[in-house]
Amino acid sequence: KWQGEGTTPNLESIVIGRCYEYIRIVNPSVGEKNCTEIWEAFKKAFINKDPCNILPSDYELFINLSLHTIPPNKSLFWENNHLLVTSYSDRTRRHMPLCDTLIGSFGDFLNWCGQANDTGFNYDSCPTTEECENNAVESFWKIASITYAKQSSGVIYIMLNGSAIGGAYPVKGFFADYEVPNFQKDRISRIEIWVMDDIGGPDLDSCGRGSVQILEERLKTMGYDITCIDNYKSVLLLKCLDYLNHSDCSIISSAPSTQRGLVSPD
Ligand code: NMN
Repeated sequence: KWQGEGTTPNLESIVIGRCYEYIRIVNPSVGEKNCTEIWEAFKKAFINKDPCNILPSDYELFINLSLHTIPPNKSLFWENNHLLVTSYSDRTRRHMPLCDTLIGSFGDFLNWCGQANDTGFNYDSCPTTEECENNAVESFWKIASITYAKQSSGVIYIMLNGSAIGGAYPVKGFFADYEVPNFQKDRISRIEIWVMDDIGGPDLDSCGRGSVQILEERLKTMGYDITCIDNYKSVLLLKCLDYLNHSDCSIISSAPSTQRGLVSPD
């Protein structure tokens, strides 16, 4: 019926498992949470309802039950860099992007929806955002993004993709529409933007240019102290793991290396 993928099979097991893994192993500092109760609140937002009439506010109880603090200087916002952010953040060890919070772990890489007059999930298909914006997944990420932005403090990091076709900073998107407007000025010391190009990819946007410039100006107008870094070294090193000999990764091959010495002693 709908154009989008249906509910992820075994959703309940995945989500309850992720929740306990999060509170017991990944981030025990969140304290005691009842993952079954949080799952019930999550489900209540969209089960037995028209799948095109789910609002962010329908997840309010779920948000209240799963909320925990985000440590200062740990927030990492992004566009077009989901997998890179997942590896770089290292499950909260380096950063705590939304997908590494308890709220985010309920939805990351998953899909879900229900249907009117039916207490089950629709495993066959779910509405896309083009079909209707007020769908269960879109509304979930809206309130999750708003909540995450409101809680973020200290230095705020933003990872953009300088090779993205629609621009590194899409003017429409969760980041532009639901995160930036919810930053808490008095709790933020400064903002650092990293513009990462794909290895071997085009350099379409960079600091002070194109859509990145639009973001820099927007944040400056809001009164923030901004730093922008093209191809920030620490993230570049991670991207270069799979491209050791690529010219974009000379950061690695130009370093004195015992390995190279072994291969061709000179
Ligand atoms: O989906 P886009 O518009 O690229 O959104 C990315 C931004 O919005 C990030 O800053 C993130 O905090 C938030 N977001 C995250 C997820 C996720 O972690 N899976 C999904 C949707 C929005």
